[in-house]
Amino acid sequence: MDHGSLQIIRPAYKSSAVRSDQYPQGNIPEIAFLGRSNVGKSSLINSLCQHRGLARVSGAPGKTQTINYFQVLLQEKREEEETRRQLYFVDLPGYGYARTGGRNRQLWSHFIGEYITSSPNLHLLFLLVDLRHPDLPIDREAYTWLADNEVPLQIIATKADKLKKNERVRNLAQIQKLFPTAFPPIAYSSLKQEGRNDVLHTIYEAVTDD
Ligand SMILES: Nc1nc2c(ncn2[C@@H]2O[C@H](COP(=O)(O)OP(=O)(O)O)[C@@H](O)[C@H]2O)c(=O)[nH]1
Ligand SMILES: [Mg+2]
Repeated sequence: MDHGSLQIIRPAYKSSAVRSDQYPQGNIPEIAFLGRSNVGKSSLINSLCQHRGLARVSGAPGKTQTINYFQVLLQEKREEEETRRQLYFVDLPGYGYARTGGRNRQLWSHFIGEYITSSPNLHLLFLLVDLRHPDLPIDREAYTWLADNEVPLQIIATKADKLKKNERVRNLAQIQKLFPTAFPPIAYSSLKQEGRNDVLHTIYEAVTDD
């Protein structure tokens, strides 16, 4: 599809939730970000917004324990025309960190699953997978759960700058095979801003499906 140049402008923290009665009111479209702790979620959100300190970036995983909403405007410019759409970026807690073992073992806190299956405004969920580690069991478990629940999904393969060309091509193909979705995975580097346009266009398509 043809659209003008896309930007995310005026990003700002909106609110946090752990229960459905804390979700924002109204019908603003939501784009959610999910992945293992440390996979690069906060960095991706900051990179899309070109705002370093928006979502906290941490070397110490497992910090974010709430669903965090960021309000942003998706700006589309073509020739004389400029359109702005309000969206929420939804940063979900990372999974795969300090899981309890044995009987209490679970993929993620129940409120994450509740958000994914019941948020009326969720248009697209980005599942982030580290491009260096295409076949981690916990990511495959998350994918299976999401696919079973028919969640609209796009895979983002993170930290692409850390791989050599041949490794990168091979791992991306492996991710595409292990995590089949409507559109192929997008390789992303928050460090180099690589993949940013593809992700912005994916967001645009997800929120303009009228
Ligand atoms: N080289 C490189 N490092 C990254 C990239 N994205 C994230 N990181 C690093 O990975 C670590 C975890 O990132 P963060 O965004 O906090 O992950 P989160 O736990 O998923 O939110 C930090 O040290 C980041 O600087 C990337 O694209 N390239
Ligand atoms: Mg984070």
